Amino acid sequence: MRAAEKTGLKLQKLTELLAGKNFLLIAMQDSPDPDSLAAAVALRKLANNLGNLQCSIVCGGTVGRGENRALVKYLGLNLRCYAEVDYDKYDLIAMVDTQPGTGNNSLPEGVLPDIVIDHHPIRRRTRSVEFTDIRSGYGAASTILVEYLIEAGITPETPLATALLYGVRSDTQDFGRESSRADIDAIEFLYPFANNRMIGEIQRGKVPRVYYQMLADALRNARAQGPAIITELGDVDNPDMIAEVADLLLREDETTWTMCTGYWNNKMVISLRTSEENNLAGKVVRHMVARKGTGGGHQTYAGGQIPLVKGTKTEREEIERYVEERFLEAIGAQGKPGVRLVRA
Ligand SMILES: [Mn+2]
Repeated sequence: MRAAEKTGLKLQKLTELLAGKNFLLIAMQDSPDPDSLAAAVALRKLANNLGNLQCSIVCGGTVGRGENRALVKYLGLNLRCYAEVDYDKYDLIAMVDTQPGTGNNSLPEGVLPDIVIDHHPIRRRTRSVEFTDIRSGYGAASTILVEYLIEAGITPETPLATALLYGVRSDTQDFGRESSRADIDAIEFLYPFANNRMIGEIQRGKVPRVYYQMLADALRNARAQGPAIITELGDVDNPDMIAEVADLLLREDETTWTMCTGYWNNKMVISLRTSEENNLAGKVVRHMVARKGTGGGHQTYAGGQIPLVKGTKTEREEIERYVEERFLEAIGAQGKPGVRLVRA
């Protein structure tokens, strides 16, 4: 089936599902990135236009990365926190850019969403969801929502178009990683409606002073081993920093894999990156957290989390060893000598 045809059918089904409903909860990852934020706002736009629903957009409560905070501010979003949601209040629950049971969102286990729109590989629990649109070949969830907007004849206002454009560009790293023709089409559609000056401002979003301390710690802790750089941030109040450091280290010219870990919300959070296409970062991270946590992702970028039981230093050290060993084993770098990336 052609993409446009599929989108048409999906939109029709979505419209039927929204009909006569009043309250929609739109759930994202705990720490939403630009793609999640843009997709959520686009779904809210659809729900307002196709039906007449009031929407709440929910995340884990922290938006840390400078660009993400800049985007939230620009969109004027009043994000809600999973912990404060009364699920009975909503007629429908939607998830965007994540799925039930992935571990990167705090949707309670007993709550099954009605709608899941995502570009990560499909999860078992998602198969029981009434409305799903999972396109793992797409570079961004926002691209799926852009197709819906076009199909529904809705012109996105400037902030939404800008957010969607930014979402597709950042998830695909300007087409430097997994993307498809559909992502390029979405960008082409969005350009005339977006504010390009704003894109630059979001990209250079302000960061708190503590950002530089975390960056310094991350670099000081970094070790190069074989094709990989590994580092840890310790306790963070901003899990986005873990992903940001993993991205940054991947630019080193002898490195094809990076792993960064940190502790947030009583769990170890892991970000994994690789520069080689066809590498299964998602698979590697699942191997790393096996029996201890959850994880998943794409070919070139993935994340995982392991809940702490006691939270003691010993437990942390054990988990760190476990994760690192399994990571090095998965990429064939065990036993290779490790060197510091920078002078301590
Ligand atoms: Mn995404």
